[in-house]
Amino acid sequence: MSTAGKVIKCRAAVLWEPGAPLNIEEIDVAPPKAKEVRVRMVAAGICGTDIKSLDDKNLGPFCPIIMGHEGTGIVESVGEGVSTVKTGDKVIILCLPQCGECNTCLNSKNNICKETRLSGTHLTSEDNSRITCKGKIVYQYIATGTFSEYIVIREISIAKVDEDALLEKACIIGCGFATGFGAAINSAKVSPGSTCAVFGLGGVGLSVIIGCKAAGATRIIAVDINKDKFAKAKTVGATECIDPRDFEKPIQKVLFDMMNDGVDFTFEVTGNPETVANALASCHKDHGVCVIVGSLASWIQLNINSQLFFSGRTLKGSVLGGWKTKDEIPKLVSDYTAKKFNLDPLITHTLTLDKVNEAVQLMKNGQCIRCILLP
Ligand code: PAD
Ligand code: ZN
Repeated sequence: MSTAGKVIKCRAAVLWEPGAPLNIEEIDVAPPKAKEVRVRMVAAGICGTDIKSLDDKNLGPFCPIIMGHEGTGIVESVGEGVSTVKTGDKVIILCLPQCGECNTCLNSKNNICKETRLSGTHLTSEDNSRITCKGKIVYQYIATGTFSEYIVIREISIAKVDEDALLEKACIIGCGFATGFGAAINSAKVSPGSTCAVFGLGGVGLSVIIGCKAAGATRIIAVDINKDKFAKAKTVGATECIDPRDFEKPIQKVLFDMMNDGVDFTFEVTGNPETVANALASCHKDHGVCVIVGSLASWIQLNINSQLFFSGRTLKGSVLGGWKTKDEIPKLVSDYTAKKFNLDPLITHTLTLDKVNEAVQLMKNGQCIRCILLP
């Protein structure tokens, strides 16, 4: 029997206040309105950004909230005026939308669509949410909220993928993989024969390594304070792995000396301000490019010595790997199906949605790269 036009009762992982565990709750998901789509979720990935936000007091005003922003699913029904997807289509969730109409979307060099909710309201529409729990409005993290059996989402925040897409694994392409891979390919534009250093070996940092390797880098140094991450870094393409705590001199001096005036491309993928300064100081003094991928809290000021720029270094940011999401993320999914790259090593755990707190703990303890949640 079709559920279109009806309220769907289902389960989701809801955060009632920052710092609390997630609760599996029964929620009511109303039908989609104009330009919205209701999706039956098939899989969701947990990203380092979710983990940080769980304890972030700034999320308080948006609780209760369904967490998660990586996901794949199947369209259950569509609202009025939806033209890019239809019931039954396989889709990937885009935590960075592409409206196709704003100045950013119309400029081929930009990707941060003006409709983004990355630092916004956690609502799928300007004024409301289609989801309620115990009579309360439920927000959706970054206007997505993938830790749920069903969600309503804006049409600009989903993209149709191929019929043969492997939804259970491809969900991590929606944020972690696309972010890291694109940071190397699009933002840094890593060149063949170059040297790279990646600080932080979570799902995003390992995806940077996959991108550096695909771009033809010959030396890729993986840096982390958790040595348990080294084996996986080697599997995906790192040529050397180092722990800054094993050296007496600062890591930037170690890398600078190792690489003869610095590394061609460095990537900060931990989200620490000190690591940004270290990654910048490690890159080649004349032509080095340092890309900040890790997300830093809005109040953080970077403490960078001016002399680092009395040369030709470049420091730049990168959001969602620079991809125009609705146009380009489905192509990444097709490339994954066609085995043009392998993201399977990043998926270390698969759990059911009701085990979400176990998954959070695995991430917090540094025991997991990406955990997939299945409803
Ligand atoms: P993760 O927590 O799985 O990985 C972070 C890694 O950094 C871990 O392996 C840590 O051990 C390591 N680490 C922590 N501190 C240090 C240090 N001082 N030196 C070296 N290594 C360290 O997270 P993730 O891979 O899912 O995400 C990484 C960051 O990227 C995080 O800040 C997240 O918020 C950000 C992100 N940014 C975007 C974007 O569009 N820019 C998208 C998605 C995630
Ligand atoms: Zn993410």
